[in-house]
Amino acid sequence: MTVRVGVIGAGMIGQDHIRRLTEVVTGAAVTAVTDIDQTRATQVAARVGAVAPPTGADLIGSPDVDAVLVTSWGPTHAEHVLAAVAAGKPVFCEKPLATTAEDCLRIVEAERAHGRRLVQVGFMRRFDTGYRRMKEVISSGALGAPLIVHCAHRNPTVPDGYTSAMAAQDTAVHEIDVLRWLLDDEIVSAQVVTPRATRNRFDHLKDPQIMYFETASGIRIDLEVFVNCRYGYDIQCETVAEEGLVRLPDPASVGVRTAGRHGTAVPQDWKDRFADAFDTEFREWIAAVAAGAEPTGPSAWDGYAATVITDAAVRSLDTGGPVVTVDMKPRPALYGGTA
Ligand code: NAD
Ligand code: ISE
Repeated sequence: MTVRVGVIGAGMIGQDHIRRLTEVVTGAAVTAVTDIDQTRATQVAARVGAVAPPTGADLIGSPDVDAVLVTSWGPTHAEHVLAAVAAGKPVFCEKPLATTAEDCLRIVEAERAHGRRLVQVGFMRRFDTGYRRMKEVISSGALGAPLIVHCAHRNPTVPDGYTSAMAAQDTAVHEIDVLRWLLDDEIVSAQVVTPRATRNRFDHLKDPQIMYFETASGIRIDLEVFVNCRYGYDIQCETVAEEGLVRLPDPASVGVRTAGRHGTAVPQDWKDRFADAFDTEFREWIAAVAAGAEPTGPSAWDGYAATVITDAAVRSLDTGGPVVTVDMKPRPALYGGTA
């Protein structure tokens, strides 16, 4: 069976995912593309032989759309995800699930009322080979209990529109999701402190930031977010446990020796660093939809959790760096909890 996907939002990542669905993943076709920029939607749709309905609601209601991909701006995600759930259609939503905890909970409640999972959130690191190997090692128990996690999330540069709060909401949100999954533990508090700021930033931005998180079992996480580091897109993660440690590998790259030096390339952006993870993410999502199964990737609950944890981090940043307790509701049974 070919899964017919309708895409809402034909911007940068929307176009990259359309390429992925049409050129990389088997068993999928893009049959509809919509965007508030109708000209862009029409052009992108034409490239893959899709139609360009005027609105997200029209696309979701179309009998030629089996599943929905939401890649529009974050504040518009909730509306489209809720409409897809109301239509009973599987929906993959790029992060964030929604920009407020209240909207995330509305989606969780809608899915609970539907009775089975329809929503997957685009936290692609869970599909990265390196993180998956790390999880196997930690889950095997061979290293004993995890105690401390050291992380760094560095971008070469960010545009003027990137704000200090986005260090948590847009950037650290990836560690927040992947570490909850990696450690199989919940984050209960967040703290953000700011060291000396780099001169290579726009004046309004606090960069770098150091974030501290604590989990329910007492694991401490430190995360450096540095989005004007200049030299590349660099993701580091090391988990220290009772009997040893496990470290995320750098992406494979040839070693070059020349002019008395030996070096390997550093990726320059997230598209390059996580290209394979995005491909796997969509292969697994399409396979689940084609089989009529519930998605196995990050759930609406994971989207809610990420939002309340980033809210706590932003509150800490905005109030001078205190430890802020994460205010999370009990986890419903649909997502493996007891509520
Ligand atoms: P973008 O601005 O390039 O594209 C967004 C598109 O959505 C634009 O074409 C815009 O016109 C359209 N749009 C906005 N509101 C709409 C609506 N209501 N209906 C239809 N179309 C609408 O942005 P982007 O960089 O492609 O990011 C899109 C989403 O993907 C964001 O939520 C972002 O956080 C997420 N993202 C995820 C990753 C990742 O690593 N997983 C990386 C980058 C972006
Ligand atoms: C961007 O939206 C992403 O998701 C990238 O993975 C992250 O590194 C970057 O900081 C964000 O702006």
